[in-house]
Amino acid sequence: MDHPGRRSQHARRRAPPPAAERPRGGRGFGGPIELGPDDKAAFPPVPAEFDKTRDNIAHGTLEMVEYDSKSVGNKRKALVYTPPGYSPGTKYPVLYLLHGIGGDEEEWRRGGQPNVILDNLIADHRAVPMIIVMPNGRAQADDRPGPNAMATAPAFGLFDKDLLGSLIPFIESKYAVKADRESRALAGLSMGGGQSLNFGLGNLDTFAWVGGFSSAPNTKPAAELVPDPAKAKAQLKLLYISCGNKDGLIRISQGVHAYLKEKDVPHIWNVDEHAHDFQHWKKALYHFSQLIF
Ligand code: FER
Repeated sequence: MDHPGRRSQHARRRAPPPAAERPRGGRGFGGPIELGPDDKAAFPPVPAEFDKTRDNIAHGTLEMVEYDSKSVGNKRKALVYTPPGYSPGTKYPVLYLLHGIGGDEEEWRRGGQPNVILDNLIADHRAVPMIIVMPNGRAQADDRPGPNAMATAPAFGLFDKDLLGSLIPFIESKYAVKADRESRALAGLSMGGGQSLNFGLGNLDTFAWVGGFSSAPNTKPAAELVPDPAKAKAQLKLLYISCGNKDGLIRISQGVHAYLKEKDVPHIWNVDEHAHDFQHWKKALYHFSQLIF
């Protein structure tokens, strides 16, 4: 089950209403949207076929793995994309890609098909061959979203221990991985965007590339995210922040952008025409994955 609010909206009506009639805040999260002069697209429109499966190119592989989590105390699942032609003789960089409040380790595959986006980009030499790890960011023994996914929000705040202490070591022992900070990226959507900013910017010795897509209110206040702007500036290879201009959570990302701008921390701030949905997240992944490694 992903974002329950969205699903019920879809179930209620067959065709989306005209934009003007859509509830402000897109999927019902968040509050009023106020756009400023910086809140605009950082990229030209994506090619129409960016997320379409192409039969005439090589495809990567998706596999579900299980690892022992020391912090949660059980076996946990993660979905792993290995790029076309993956060979243990080569070493690959790794993107850890996190889901939202109603999601799980399958959310990105179900809604975003990152394997299709990356297969296409790699075939066109627009992204380097990389491994993508899609874990479950709800770090508790029962990690299903359940009937009230919002109630599981606190477990998202505990995921850094599992990620750093168990998942990354597992991935680096099982796959042919470049294990240095410049070969690790952390990005995610909504709750996963907040986690990526919190844990990525909080662990710049581990991650040099950080992306928050439509980051949720679990995002720490900007001054806590980046307490030492000079250090962040020196260590970050990329900080990417994006949101749709119909997303009621945009104020979170706007706040992070404003602080980074004030403190002169280089970053990409990309606002497109979407709401809180996979149209935005797929395009965010498309842009982010071309810039990393
Ligand atoms: C909230 C609104 C939205 C919140 C989380 C979300 C923790 C997450 C949304 C998503 O992951 O899609 O107030 O509080």
